[in-house]
Amino acid sequence: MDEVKDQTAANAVDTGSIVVIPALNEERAIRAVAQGALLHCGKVIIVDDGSTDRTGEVIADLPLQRIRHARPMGKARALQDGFRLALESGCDGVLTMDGDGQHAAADLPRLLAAAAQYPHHIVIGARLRSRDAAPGMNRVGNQQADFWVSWACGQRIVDSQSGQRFYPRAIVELALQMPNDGFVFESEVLIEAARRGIRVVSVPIETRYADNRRASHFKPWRDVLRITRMIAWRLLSRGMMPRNYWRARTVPPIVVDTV
Ligand SMILES: Nc1nc2c(ncn2[C@@H]2O[C@H](COP(=O)(O)OP(=O)(O)OP(=O)(O)O)[C@@H](O)[C@H]2O)c(=O)[nH]1
Ligand SMILES: [Mg+2]
Repeated sequence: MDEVKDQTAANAVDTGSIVVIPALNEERAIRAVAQGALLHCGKVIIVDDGSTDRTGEVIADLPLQRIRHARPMGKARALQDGFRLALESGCDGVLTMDGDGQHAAADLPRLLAAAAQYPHHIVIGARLRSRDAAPGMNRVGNQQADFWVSWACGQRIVDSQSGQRFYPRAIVELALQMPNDGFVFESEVLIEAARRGIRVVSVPIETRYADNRRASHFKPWRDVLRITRMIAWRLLSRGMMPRNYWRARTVPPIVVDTV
């Protein structure tokens, strides 16, 4: 623990941002993920969503804040509870990353650099590098989700399902009002933010799938169907948003590729 504390003090840049990491049964990866986030950001909140494995134990000695749900309440509730705690501390924005090791903490400063360049934007760590590393079903599911989310947002979004993001404070507050659960939440935040004129910037990141990974919580059929249903309802009730469709198909995405 001391080593992590020392390195944290030496390397972390105090940016006014906090990293929120949702974790459901992530005993294999969560310690390394948390240590990386501490090194690169310094302030970390882990939301253990009723894990039944050793997720809580393996991070017990790390200098971070933790929330523990007695039973699993879904990724959306986990993120929202982390956001509430982050807002209480007066942060300027929140970085999110998954607890399974698919996101590198070393990319967090790249997201923050993009956020500084594009104030009042959401920044997404988009899996644009080594895309073939993703299982075929996930790729197809993600492409489907990108199509619908882009249409609803009126902007082409290149990895709408990525959990590595930067949200400015106003969007963190907005995210607390989202009613939908699970993986739908992250799509809904983008769409509701877009309605308020907030755009998305993408920072290319690697696509990572470890050989010894646990089973995915993301079920392409189930989750893309839920996302599509949520979006179809919005499109239908808003006259199919033809202008949004046109913009999503014709205007290129904003991609910031800093080293
Ligand atoms: N708190 C909480 N976190 C969840 C839940 N489902 C998924 N997560 C977390 O959300 C992140 C993403 O879940 P994954 O199962 O890796 O889903 P994914 O990254 O979209 O899918 P893969 O590409 O197959 O890994 C991980 O940090 C999970 O621990 C949940 O029900 N509750
Ligand atoms: Mg994952």
